[in-house]
Amino acid sequence: MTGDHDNLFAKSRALTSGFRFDKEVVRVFPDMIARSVPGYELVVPMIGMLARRYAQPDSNIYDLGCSLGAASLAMSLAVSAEGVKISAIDNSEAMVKRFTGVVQNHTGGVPIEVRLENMVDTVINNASVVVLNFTLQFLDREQRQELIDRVAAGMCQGGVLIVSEKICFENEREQTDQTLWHHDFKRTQGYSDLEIAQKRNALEDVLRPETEAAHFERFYKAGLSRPRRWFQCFSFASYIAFK
Ligand code: GEK
Repeated sequence: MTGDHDNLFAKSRALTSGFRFDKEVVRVFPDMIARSVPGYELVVPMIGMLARRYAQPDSNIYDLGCSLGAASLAMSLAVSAEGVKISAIDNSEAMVKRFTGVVQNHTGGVPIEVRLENMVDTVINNASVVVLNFTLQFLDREQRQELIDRVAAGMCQGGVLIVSEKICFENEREQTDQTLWHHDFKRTQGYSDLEIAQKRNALEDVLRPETEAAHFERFYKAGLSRPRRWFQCFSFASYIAFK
């Protein structure tokens, strides 16, 4: 999907707190996420590939926090099992509006239903694949276990949960190194030091990363097994866990 160049944080902003997925962000979103999340452009098609392997006939796929639907579209085109339906959920009106328009012109592949909904309210049932691609990190920490518990309860046997996140590190030195490397990546993508600093401030209270150990503990608590890290680039990782 195309969009404008992201220069939202290029000008000095008096107020850089309270990042919101509004119209302005939607306008630049594909550019913003590809230039901010190292590996995003690899993770998306790999989610399609994993969904192809684990989607079961006559089951549901959920893409929670779908934004403009990159993961949903990848899965829609990759999955070959019969009778599958994708529910793409986001609580940003601007995202849902834009993605609904895209889906109307999307022919072939697994059908996608786009819904404006808070994912904490999404009813999960008969799910063979559930994807949270860089979304759980935006939920209040207290709500995360409850959501993953409900997701796990709504998954069918052999179903998979795919969770991509910005993670943090227990080791202080590693945290410092990983942050430096991420900022170096953003510089290679053409972001200035001012943009990096202002985006960081804006996201501080909104995006709250956790350690890999915290994610694994949550998966086990929800009754999922064999959590695996299948991707990592600097502080961005993606995990899969099985029911
Ligand atoms: C992708 N998965 O391109 N309920 C529903 N949606 C939410 C909630 C919530 N409680 N909280 C945040 N969101 C996408 C990328 S972006 C990641 C996901 C990023 C939504 C929010 O509106 C936004 O669209 C998305 O989660 C996060 O594969 O911007 O770093």
